[in-house]
Amino acid sequence: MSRKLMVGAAQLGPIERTESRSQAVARMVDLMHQAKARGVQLVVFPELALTTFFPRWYFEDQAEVDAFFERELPGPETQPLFDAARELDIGFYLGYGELAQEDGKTRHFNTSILVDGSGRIVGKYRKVHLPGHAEHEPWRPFQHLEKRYFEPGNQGFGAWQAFGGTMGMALCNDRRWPETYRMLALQGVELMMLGYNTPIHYPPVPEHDHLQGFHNHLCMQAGAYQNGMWVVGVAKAGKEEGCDLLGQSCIIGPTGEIMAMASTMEDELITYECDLDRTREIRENIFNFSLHRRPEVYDLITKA
Ligand code: ING
Repeated sequence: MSRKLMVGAAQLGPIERTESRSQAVARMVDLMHQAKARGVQLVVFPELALTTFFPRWYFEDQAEVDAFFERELPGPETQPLFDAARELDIGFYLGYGELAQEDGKTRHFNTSILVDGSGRIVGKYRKVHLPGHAEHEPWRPFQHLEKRYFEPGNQGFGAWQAFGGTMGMALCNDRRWPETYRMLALQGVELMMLGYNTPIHYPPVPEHDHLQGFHNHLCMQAGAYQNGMWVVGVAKAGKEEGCDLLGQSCIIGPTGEIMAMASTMEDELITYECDLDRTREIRENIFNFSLHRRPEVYDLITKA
């Protein structure tokens, strides 16, 4: 028995600061139409896919920061994405800045949603691992102020029944942490999707710049194999506001093999027919958690 899911990784090229949400949405709707022509059922877009990657700048004025966030989703400018989902019967993952009112406070999260083929939001995830720094560090050629502009996700790692299987979501830096994959796999996730904005230049350790592509795939291939999971990683790529962002979006199988990879630094759709039952080759053998895993000796892993 094989449950096939045709997945599309919809990489985006740069989104300039002057580009409106409507322009970014139009690019994504075009990718959804390309996906329809290729029989895709689920499209994965990047992290913070509606705007430029604004944590690269230091803002004094919170109103300027808040302008990069969504107060409602769908909203007037994002509604066309949900309309396209319903019209084409294609679900999608979208990364965006979430401005929420919770416990009487205004909260800011780096968030992703999972939307099904009827245009309904079936899941939401708030980024757990926030990289970068919280204060202005002028020594850097560009900032990475995710710790300033976002709060750590307060909803943990979730799993959702959709598209004929168990789906999981992550965001960017989460993919570098093995715990992310294991937390999802322990919930039975068969396909994990994530978007990323990854500058090639890493100011604290520039001697690693040439390794960004290697590290990107190393993390996701290892996570996929060690948890018997499909992993779909989708970049916002290219030179965005003068900052070179990594591309190499890819669809990785439960064996850790890269099944499809983007070859440009622009808007590009790559697709692969993911057999969700191929997770069993790994999960029922080499990484059969119930047979081989030893949580009783792993306690250090969850200690602060
Ligand atoms: N970006 C980067 C990422 O984890 C980064 C931050 C860049 C970490 C380069 C290490 C090296 O891919 C986000 N948005 O998390």
